[in-house]
Amino acid sequence: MKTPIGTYAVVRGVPRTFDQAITPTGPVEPIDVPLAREQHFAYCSALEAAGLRLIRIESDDRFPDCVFVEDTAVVAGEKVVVAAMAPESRSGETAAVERRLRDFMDVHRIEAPATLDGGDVLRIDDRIFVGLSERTNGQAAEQLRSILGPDGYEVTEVGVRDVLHLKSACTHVGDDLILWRPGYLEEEAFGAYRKIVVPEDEPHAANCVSVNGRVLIPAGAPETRAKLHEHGCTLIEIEISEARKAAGLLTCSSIIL
Ligand code: CIR
Repeated sequence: MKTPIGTYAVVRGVPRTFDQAITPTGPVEPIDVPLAREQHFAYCSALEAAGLRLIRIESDDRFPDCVFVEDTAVVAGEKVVVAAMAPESRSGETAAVERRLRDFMDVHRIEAPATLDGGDVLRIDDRIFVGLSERTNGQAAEQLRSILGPDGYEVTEVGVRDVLHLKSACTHVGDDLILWRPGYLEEEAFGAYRKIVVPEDEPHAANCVSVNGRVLIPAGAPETRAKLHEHGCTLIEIEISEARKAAGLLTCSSIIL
């Protein structure tokens, strides 16, 4: 299977304040910050094992959610589109990411009143799916279209319901194959793709990182793991219990360039 290709992964450390991260699905068990750091270390090692060089950004204790760097920017070709995150506590996270990437990428920005989280943006080759969620609005999709359309990217809006982000319910494995949680996204947008249906008791497994012939899959998803295995995927299993308490999944903690 032809999986997406990547050279670099932007990652950001787990701040000391991670136990104050936003919990959009309501109160959860307390987050164990040292354990979150161990899990993040294993995640970074798995990205390296998949052949990616890491671009590290220091964590910042002012931003409890800053490890979820995916939400801060969308990358396509030479361009980085800096996001406009709606939650007040997260809006300051983008500055450090922009500073780190501007030396080698062409910087664009999503401007208010548009709001966008990178977790709502799924790129499959030259198609960009933008989830219209509680975090991302139609104006943001429109702005992405005018920034990336001239480079040949086709931007498609997708209705999202009952999950945080588009990528909470769908990610790309390779070729025309996607992981899919039925019932949360407008299905017509994905009519051209073959779907591995993720069972409702493994919801976190709809969000995997597939790159350079490896698929990072979260622990605790035996059925999805078996299905990916049947499709010939080489899997790396990662425990992300602490990130999940803050609604973080595998893609959230990196931006792959
Ligand atoms: C938030 O609510 O913004 C964070 N606690 C979780 C963000 C997860 N990011 C992602 O799925 N891309």
